[in-house]
Amino acid sequence: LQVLTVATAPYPDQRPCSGGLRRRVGVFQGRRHYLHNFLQSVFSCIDLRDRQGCTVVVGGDGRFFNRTAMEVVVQMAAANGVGRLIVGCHGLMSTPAVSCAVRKYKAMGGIVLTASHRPGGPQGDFGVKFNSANGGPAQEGVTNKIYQICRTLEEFTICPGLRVDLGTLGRQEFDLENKFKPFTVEMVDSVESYANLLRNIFDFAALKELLSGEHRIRIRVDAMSGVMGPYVRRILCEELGAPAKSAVNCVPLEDFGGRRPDPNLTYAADLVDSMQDGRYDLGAAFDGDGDRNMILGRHGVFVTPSDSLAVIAANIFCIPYFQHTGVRGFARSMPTSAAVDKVAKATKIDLYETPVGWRFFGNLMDAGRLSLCGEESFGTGGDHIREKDGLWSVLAWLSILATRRQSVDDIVKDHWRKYGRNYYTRYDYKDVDLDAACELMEDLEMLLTDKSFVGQRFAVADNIYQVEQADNFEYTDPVDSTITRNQGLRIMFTNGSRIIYRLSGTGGVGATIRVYIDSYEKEDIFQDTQVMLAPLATIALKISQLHVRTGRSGPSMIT
Ligand code: VG1
Ligand code: CO
Repeated sequence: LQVLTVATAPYPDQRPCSGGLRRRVGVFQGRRHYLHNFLQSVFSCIDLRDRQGCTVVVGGDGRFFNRTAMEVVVQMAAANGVGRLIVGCHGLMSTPAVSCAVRKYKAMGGIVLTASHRPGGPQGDFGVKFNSANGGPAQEGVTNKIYQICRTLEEFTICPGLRVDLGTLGRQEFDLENKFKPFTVEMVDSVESYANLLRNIFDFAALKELLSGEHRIRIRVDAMSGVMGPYVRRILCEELGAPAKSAVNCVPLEDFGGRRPDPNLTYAADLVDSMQDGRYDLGAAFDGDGDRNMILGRHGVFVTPSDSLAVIAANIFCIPYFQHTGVRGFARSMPTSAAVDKVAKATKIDLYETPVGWRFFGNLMDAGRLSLCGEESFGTGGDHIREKDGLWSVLAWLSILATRRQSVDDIVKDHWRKYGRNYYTRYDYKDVDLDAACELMEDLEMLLTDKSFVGQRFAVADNIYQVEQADNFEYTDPVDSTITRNQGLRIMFTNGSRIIYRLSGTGGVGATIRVYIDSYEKEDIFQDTQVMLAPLATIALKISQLHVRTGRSGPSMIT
């Protein structure tokens, strides 16, 4: 097969964010070699010596353009000297399963064709995530290098005649011109290695008893027409015995059936509705690529992701894996509520507070300092892989239910009784004018880093909040001492409440401003979240003048 070098012109806008490169499908389709350029930069970023003959894992969430892009990945990997590609059959493999496979096959890295929880279809989004040899999102040094190459790229190499059969399991070999060894593609069952990993983490016999035994509980799991369908069917239904009808939307669709594969109360409203009548004891949903999860209790009671992390932490020994490894540390991203901090304190386990994005957790895990972590954005996971893991989180909850034999609701309430409750909400303002958003953040930073800001009091009705500390969050990696700056503006009050402002790093058009509000209550733990947080929300808007400056009258979304 012929290897071609094709001249191209660079795109200045291909800076990868924490979730890789995400754009409208039209951008990938309409701009000449847009995907090729990015992939070439990813391959070029791997040192030539490391790249020759190496193994790379490729997966995807099945969204529109997945197949086309998969063919390009294979043709370019071959031309760039990769020796072996491990590909999920039909081009499907979840982000956690890719992380698992990278580690299992000792691959140089992994590529996931996904835009995660973003909408799919011809009018939707497409994306490319790139993971390093540890199975986790590439560190900033790597993504910077990719971006640097993107901006000056003049050519890419490709093997246009290479035709891979995505539908047949097994090895396919291709002879390339001027190469001694054949290029191999191994089409693997997307679920198998991942299921095997889970079997060694959880007590499958106990989970099977819980889901299909005499005193079984009933669950409803929504795969949101993303990549998780096959995983849910094989692991939860076939292996653990949950009835087939408890799993819905399990066929991956290119447009996710017209819905957003985003597991929250807004986009998984169907799941919430179907749980209202109390028929199901636990509900769960995933995003397109299967790394995010939402957990619901009977009647659709919502477990916030921050609480989910704290509850798993407090019950961590319900999971056999942690009985064997012990618990090395807990971590959360900075905007995630401080609920897990209370568990860490009570159990005298180290707690790390990192910037948003999973790559910071990966570094701590590689150094043996972290076992369990999570983010408020519906992500929880352990150190079995280097990505957040949706199905792992559901099995973690099922393990807690199997051990404690209580309802989800009772487990969460007991948790609050013991540790107190962090009321938590996030406001998102989407598609804000980029300049307006940046100016707002700059002015806000000036305001809150001024000496006079600390000590200021803000009052709404009878509630008074006094500023204890305010800053622009900066993180020094405890393992390699890398400093990551500018990770969100924080206002911390004397009563432990926090307001955080941050610009999304994964956004599409314009900017997305996120406002995170976290407030701790020791006693008053059974109130409505929005009611409890209303005074702080008022203060957050007042300090930032967010509505005036963006011309909005309210958030685009509240989670
Ligand atoms: C968002 C979330 C963040 C998450 C990231 C990738 O980033 O807030 O917690 O790690 O998405 O998730 P941002 O910068 O838009 O706030 V995934 O499931 O898209 O890989
Ligand atoms: Co995702």
